[in-house]
Amino acid sequence: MKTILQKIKQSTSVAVFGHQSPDGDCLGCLSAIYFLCQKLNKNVNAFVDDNLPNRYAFLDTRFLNSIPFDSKNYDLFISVDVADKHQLGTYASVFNEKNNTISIDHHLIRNLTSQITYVEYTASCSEIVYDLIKTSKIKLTKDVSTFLYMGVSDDTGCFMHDNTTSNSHYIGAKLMELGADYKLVNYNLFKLVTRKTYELTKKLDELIQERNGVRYVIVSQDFMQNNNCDKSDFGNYVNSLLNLQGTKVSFTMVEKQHMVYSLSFRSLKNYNVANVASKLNGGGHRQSAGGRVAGNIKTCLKKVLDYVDEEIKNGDKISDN
Ligand SMILES: [Mn+2]
Repeated sequence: MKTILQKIKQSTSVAVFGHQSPDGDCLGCLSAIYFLCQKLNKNVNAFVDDNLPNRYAFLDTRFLNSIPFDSKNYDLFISVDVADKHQLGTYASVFNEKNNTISIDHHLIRNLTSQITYVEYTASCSEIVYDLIKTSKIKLTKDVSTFLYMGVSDDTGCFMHDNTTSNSHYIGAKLMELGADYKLVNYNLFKLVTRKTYELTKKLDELIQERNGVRYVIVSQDFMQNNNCDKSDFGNYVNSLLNLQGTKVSFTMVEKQHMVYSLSFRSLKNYNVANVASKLNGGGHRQSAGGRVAGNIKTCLKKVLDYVDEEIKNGDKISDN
């Protein structure tokens, strides 16, 4: 961490990158590194090659994508919460071409090279960034504490996923002491549902398919056009599908483009969906992962179900012991 802080201090202009489909953890880290660099009198900009999901619109994210990226303007490049170079979108090339790169991350399976890599298998990357800022001895503001709290809370499913540790709670508590608005965060992320989502949920319930411990929903482009919605309107659905008694693994298969499906997986403790996702052009965590498949729906679905079934078998062996 001291090396990272030194690198930042030696730089004049820093670009910070998060992953596509940005989540609370990614935004928490971006906001905190942005703050840290500002405090160290660096010119800093934050980038994600994607739009921000509505779910996070309750916070002020104007620091993100505020100007077009030009690599010539920076002498240090930092990625946070990014496991795979593809998640950087158009910014991936920076990490191939530039020398002054740092990645800070908490994913088990990684595919991103940088000059300095700091990986710790914490529940959220925000926990690492909290420690980094603590090491710098710079005092966090209320606003940045709220962002980092959101990071911890989002990646631990409001401190309920199996990845939650005492460290997640400890840092959550420290951030509360610094003024993090935990009510605002947890209400917006885990309680509030829009009318649209509420109505969509009922329609998606009709589409549930199930077989021995697996529950899933396939969402076609037609469905999204007919209901005037996109994935951000039902991104949480895969979680409620897992909560349904009897589900060991849940997933949604959303037709992003014609015959291209994005996959979101959730699982109970003994079932490792990171394994499944890594075979389907993706990755993530044991209990929460994502991937992508392209082609004919029948073939795609069979491929996905085969990998999921294999993981169900492995997981069942653990629970039998
Ligand atoms: Mn994360």
